[in-house]
Amino acid sequence: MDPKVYINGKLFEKSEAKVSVFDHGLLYGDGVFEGIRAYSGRVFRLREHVDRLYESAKGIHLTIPMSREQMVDAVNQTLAANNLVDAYIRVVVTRGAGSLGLDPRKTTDPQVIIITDKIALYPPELYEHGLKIITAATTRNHPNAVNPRIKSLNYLNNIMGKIEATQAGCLEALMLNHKGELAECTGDNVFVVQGGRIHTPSADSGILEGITRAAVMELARAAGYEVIERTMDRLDVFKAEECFLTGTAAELIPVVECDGRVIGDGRPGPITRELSKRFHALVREDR
Ligand code: PXG
Repeated sequence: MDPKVYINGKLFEKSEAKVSVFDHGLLYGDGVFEGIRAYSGRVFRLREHVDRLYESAKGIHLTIPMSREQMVDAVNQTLAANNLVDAYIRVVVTRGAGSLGLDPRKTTDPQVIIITDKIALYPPELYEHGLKIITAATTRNHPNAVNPRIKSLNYLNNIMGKIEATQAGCLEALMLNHKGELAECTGDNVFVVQGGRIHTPSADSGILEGITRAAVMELARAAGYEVIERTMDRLDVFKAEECFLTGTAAELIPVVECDGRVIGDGRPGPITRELSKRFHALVREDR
């Protein structure tokens, strides 16, 4: 069966799901999005994702033409229409079609798009053996430019970082902020274990405040670990006992090498493995 795509309150066959070439989402990356997951028919932290979507929209002066409750319903409806239980959900809100000029006042009708798909998981051996990553030369967006806390459709900054990663034979890359401090990866947040404590760059390091990041911090604290949000740099990763990344797509994935430095003993560490187990339990029982 052809997948159905939600656009502005209606479901379309994939081949009929279209937006205008004059949409400012296409012309300028003018819009916002979310990447969400459903486990066994339940969407993980949907309300948090919807809240972040509306906050991102506010950040770029975009009014989403439906309420948060309607958005929650629309996501669940689209999932049900596609008979998906384990799924990846992409919510996109564009500025809408307008004239060939930057001015958003010349646009009409923001497009609310919901695409659901099967999850494309990283190969299981990567979760077992861990990732090798590099640091990208591309700097994470300055917070006074497009703030990294906004999940905008303009992801070129991260795409440049991703290209650097793949050219180096890696799947992810660390990105530093404009001060040279550790920010995050191109599509994941970063954590290290040091002295048995868990450290992650603070929100003011210029990061997307990941929903997986928040969930992992919560469950780590509940398991008795101290979790510290602070300013960090590359050396914190090189000398860490353990390192892992979090994100909706990646979930929780170990990192065993960064810029040629072996992290810990080069294998996923015990705290990473414990948190990964706890995360998988959480997504099965959580809202
Ligand atoms: N940092 C960045 C820059 C992200 O884009 C995360 C961290 C993790 O946030 P969550 O809320 O997912 O824990 C992200 C989000 C994809 C894809 O399709 C994934 C993201 C972004 C864009 C696309 O794999 N990750």
